[in-house]
Amino acid sequence: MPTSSREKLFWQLDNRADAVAFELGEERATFGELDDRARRYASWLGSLGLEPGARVASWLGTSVDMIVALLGHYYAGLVHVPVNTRYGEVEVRHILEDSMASVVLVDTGSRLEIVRGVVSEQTPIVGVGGVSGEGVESFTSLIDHATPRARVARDDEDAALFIYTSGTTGRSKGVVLSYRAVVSGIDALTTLWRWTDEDVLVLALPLFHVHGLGIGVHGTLLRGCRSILHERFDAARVIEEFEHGASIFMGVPTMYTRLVRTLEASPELGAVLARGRLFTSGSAALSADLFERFESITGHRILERYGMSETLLTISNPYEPSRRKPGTIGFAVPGCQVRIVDEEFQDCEPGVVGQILISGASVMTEYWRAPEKTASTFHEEWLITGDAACFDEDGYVVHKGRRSVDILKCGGYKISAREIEEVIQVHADVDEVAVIGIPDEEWGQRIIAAVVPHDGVERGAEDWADVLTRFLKDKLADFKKPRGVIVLDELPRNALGKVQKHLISATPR
Ligand code: MLC
Ligand code: AMP
Repeated sequence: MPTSSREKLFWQLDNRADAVAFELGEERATFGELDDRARRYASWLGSLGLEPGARVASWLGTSVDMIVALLGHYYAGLVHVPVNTRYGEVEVRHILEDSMASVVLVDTGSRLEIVRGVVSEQTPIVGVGGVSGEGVESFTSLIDHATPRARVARDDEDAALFIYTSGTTGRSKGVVLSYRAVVSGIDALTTLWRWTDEDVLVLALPLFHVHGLGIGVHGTLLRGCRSILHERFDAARVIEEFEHGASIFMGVPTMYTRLVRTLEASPELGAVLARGRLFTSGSAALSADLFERFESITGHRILERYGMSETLLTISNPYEPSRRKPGTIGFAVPGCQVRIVDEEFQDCEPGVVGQILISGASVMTEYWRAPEKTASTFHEEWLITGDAACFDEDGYVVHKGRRSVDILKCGGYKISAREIEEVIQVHADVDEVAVIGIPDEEWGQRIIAAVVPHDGVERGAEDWADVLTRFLKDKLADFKKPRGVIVLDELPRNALGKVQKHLISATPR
């Protein structure tokens, strides 16, 4: 077995060449085919003469080509920058400019148009999935015409991936993850979860965050198992895969809500899921009620784990089903250390709520081009997560929510309230706005905008909802849009003038 992280990532590609790695609908790609196509794509990238570590933005939906692109970037010594497919022009412009992307991949005509309006004429644009246009390189034909090349050497500390995450100050930040971080974290986690090359993963998560891309794709590459890709989550289709031999499903709690709803409507399907080996949940809190309902129909105790873009997956319940404890996120994954501390960074006693700190091999290198933000996110070697938690009497970590009311979680997506406020604030009739999250059984949190109109603007909440829907149409990704409006005469503030968001839901006009 190789010892370097980067070589570990490529090992199965060389050693399980004939085994199917990914499938999507009728399409299947073996490890060997992925390797060959990635080498050809890397050969074309090499001909561009880019500096090692240059960034390639991948604005692609789920596809086998997207995984070939990821590997091609690694092989060519370049950094893969996935872009959320739900983003629009404003969000994408920021990522392309901030990452200084040297090449951009798109797979729809509308994405192509947006990218053309952002990047310089010299920046190569690659059309995936048949997207074509003047000056656009075709991914398929450049692969067909290139000669496979050897992988470029890179160090384990070199950047492999940037993950753009919602920032508390509105603008998203690029989390720089090295080969060491990606491989050590996912290797430890998939070992803990006993993944083998016999496993079949149903991967219906988006492939631009650490849940789907980090564990899903990198876990498949590391363990040499097979992944069935779904372009979008559909509860019935996920269940169906377990009729045909799937063994693992990983989801966010919103997906489990929908699975349970489907199972409760057709309880006989519980026996189908019972054939699976492992069901995991993360990215947002899984309620004990959902855990129990899923167990009562399928017999499976969902394994809940915790992570974040900046640290990858660092806390997990044990593998043994009887030791998985609902309402907890478990223990530090091997290779990571977890502390829960008070405001003075002193360790909290069990039962006392403090903040989670993480250290270990899977922690990010830095925020891209943001040294001050990076410095303020670390306390010595410990990454400050912003998550509140306590240890229970058995040493399990119990997550208690985010410390900042400005970071929301909806459907497993992290959303910055400030980013939404900055966009709404621009509306001519808005004097002030505050965005809050209220608890929601299906989505985790529901986004609500509290609007203070300018003097003389008379509109009820329903009219405001229409106004905001039209105003935000192309300005924010759908999942960030408020799902309700409260109209206020003024925002509640403390004596220092700071907005008291926790008082807002109690004070509608
Ligand atoms: C959409 N809808 C919403 C909504 N978004 N309603 C309330 N709040 C929201 N945020 C509405 C739509 O308008 C639509 O209504 C209906 O819900 C279905 O919308 P959809 O867009 O079709 O939903 P869907 O595509 O099914 O998406 C749901 C989901 C998706 C759960 C599959 O959100 C998802 O893939 N989430 C995973 C995100 C993820 O991977 N996070 C990991 C980040 S990494 P109508 O009326 O039109 O039907 C991380 C670290 C870690 O967090 O630890 O993992
Ligand atoms: P992201 O920045 O999108 O990677 O989101 C990371 C955040 O997701 C963490 O800081 C947590 O707030 C949240 N999160 C991840 N896993 C869990 C979990 N199991 N329970 C509660 N919150 C979680």
